[in-house]
Amino acid sequence: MNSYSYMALGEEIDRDAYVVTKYRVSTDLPIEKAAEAIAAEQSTGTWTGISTLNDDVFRKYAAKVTAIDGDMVTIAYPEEDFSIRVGAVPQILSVISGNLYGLGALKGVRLEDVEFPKGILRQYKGPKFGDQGLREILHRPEKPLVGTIVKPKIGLSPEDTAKYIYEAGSGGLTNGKDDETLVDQIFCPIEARTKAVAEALDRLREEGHHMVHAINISTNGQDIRELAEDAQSWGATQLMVDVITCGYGAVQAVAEDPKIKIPVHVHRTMHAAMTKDPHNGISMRVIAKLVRMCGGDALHIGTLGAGKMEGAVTEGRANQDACQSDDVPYKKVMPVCSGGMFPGIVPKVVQAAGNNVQIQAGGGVAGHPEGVRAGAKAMCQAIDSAFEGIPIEEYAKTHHELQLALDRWGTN
Ligand code: CAP
Ligand code: MG
Repeated sequence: MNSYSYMALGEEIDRDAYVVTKYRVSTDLPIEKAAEAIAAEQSTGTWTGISTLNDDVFRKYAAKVTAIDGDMVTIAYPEEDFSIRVGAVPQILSVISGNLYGLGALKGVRLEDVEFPKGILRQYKGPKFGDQGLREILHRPEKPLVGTIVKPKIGLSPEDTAKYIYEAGSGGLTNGKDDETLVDQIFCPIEARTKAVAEALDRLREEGHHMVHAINISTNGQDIRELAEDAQSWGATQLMVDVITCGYGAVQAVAEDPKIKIPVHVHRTMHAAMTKDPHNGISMRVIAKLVRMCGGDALHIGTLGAGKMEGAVTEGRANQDACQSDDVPYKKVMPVCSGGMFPGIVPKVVQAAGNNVQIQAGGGVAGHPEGVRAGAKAMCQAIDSAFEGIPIEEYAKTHHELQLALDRWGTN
């Protein structure tokens, strides 16, 4: 039985013929052995030599360990290892991010990055609208988009939800969204909610303000397209899909449905089970790249060091780059900064993320001492101060709602 080596350190890889991945590996073994174990398990090998592997199969389909830099291992998989039309992201993930987590030889492994060859990228459509499409719908060409998550997350009736959105829009917000735990509970059925919110948005439009609201359609695979189409027919202006709990296929099914003519907002609830541990799991950057391929128009990327959720500035920037880079043949995704946002930290987020971002606050709007409309105004004033480069405390002196928000939550 031949023994095969998956090591190809220093070999020049044709980027148009391989999927190139980077893994951070913790192991008690020599790192070369651990890297080889990944390349073997995820392509043509297993834990022992096998009589059924021959030179031809190995030459064509074996993964290659092309670089090792400290604990960072680069592995290239031949494009032919992937089955995109039938198989798609589930199959991609089972190759680049599958059994390797269970390998006893590894204490930890984190998929940090992936780059796809053109032949694979071409088989995905990417966002229908993207960041610019959203901006056109909202008539907001330059300033950061500014949104809210209806709070409390559960419990409001359709009418109260619509009232919240009307107030938020009257205060100037461009985006509203359902929270991830709300879909079609008895106290707020999705059809009634969608219709009530649509009426509120129509009213706002008649008054000259453009706003969209993402209706959460996260559900079973067999139902999601029908629910998306129904929600659109009830007047939804945007749809929300939880990508980790529903799967990438759900985002793709909705985004590529030719009947769907509204943008898809992608929430990432449960992502931290995979992204939080620096030594194990999958980076958010990889998730963002896959969401972009599958057609998400907006995606939560973290708050770049501010807010209630974990996530450093560098990590946030990498996620932003996955949404916005020019190296893939797709429209750009609107990066969404959400989680513990409030007016006082808006300048910090804008400074870190720039203006092409959607900043949204649930508690930071609904918790304003004078209510939702004032909370929305305070968020908009904070965005304006950052956009115009005026220190927020200065701006607050002539903007009452912002001043109240700073008094309540400060600037940190
Ligand atoms: C924000 C949010 C989002 C988080 C999730 C929430 O509300 O709607 O789910 O942003 O984190 O319920 O927490 P608040 P991420 O504004 O009240 O915090 O965006 O990092 O995935
Ligand atoms: Mg939420």
